[in-house]
Amino acid sequence: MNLAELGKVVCLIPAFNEGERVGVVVRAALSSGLIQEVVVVDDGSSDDTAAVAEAAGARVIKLVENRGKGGAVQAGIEGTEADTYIFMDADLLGLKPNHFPELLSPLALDRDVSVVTGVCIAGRLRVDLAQRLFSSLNGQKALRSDFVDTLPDLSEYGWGIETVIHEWVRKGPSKGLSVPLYGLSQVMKEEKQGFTDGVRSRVRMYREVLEARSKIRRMNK
Ligand SMILES: Nc1nc2c(ncn2[C@@H]2O[C@H](COP(=O)(O)OP(=O)(O)OP(=O)(O)O)[C@@H](O)[C@H]2O)c(=O)[nH]1
Ligand SMILES: [Mg+2]
Repeated sequence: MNLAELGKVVCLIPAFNEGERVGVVVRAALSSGLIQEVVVVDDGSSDDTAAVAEAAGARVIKLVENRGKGGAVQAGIEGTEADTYIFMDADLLGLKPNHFPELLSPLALDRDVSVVTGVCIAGRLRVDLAQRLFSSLNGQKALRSDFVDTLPDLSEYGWGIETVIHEWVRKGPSKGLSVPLYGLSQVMKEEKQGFTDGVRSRVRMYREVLEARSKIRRMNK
């Protein structure tokens, strides 16, 4: 297996008010030695997300207005040249340099695999359970850019982008698979935003996920 065959690997991190969390994610990506560029898309944050990401070594694409996760990822794709992408959320806990080769290896081993999804396994019961039950929703992925180029405009889908990717793979001809990422977890919405706002965001997220699923299923690819 030769990870160099994956060409230029860019780690894309959408971030909204993640100043307290994004720095460690950027540093873990850079210290893996496998990422040529880390790009943080600051999705109209009101905190110091951009400054923290830059100080940690990322290139920052700064959106003046909040566009939601899909809009941030789409802006990142359009603002980057890559052969292979790693998508990472900005609120991960326990991200280690070894998680990067674990995500990338299946792409290097099998030309037919276009998307690899990392499933967090870290002993936080609620996160682990959600990750296993809804593994297609996981934000940490490795993707070939020729597959990414075929995707519809992600800015319409908000938190539904992982569902778009999952449904796109189901429609073929690309192959997707999952790998476990031990020790990885994340901060839940309710912890970041407080209970009421967190629950409101969660309800919106599930609505966007269901909308994305039915929209892609109705679409002729
Ligand atoms: N909440 C929120 N996150 C955004 C937005 N734009 C980009 N993001 C980023 O998208 C990533 C995923 O958002 P989260 O709210 O953590 O969603 P999640 O991890 O799928 O959901 P939970 O596990 O339920 O908390 C994070 O890195 C966010 O910073 C936005 O408009 N709102
Ligand atoms: Mg999260």
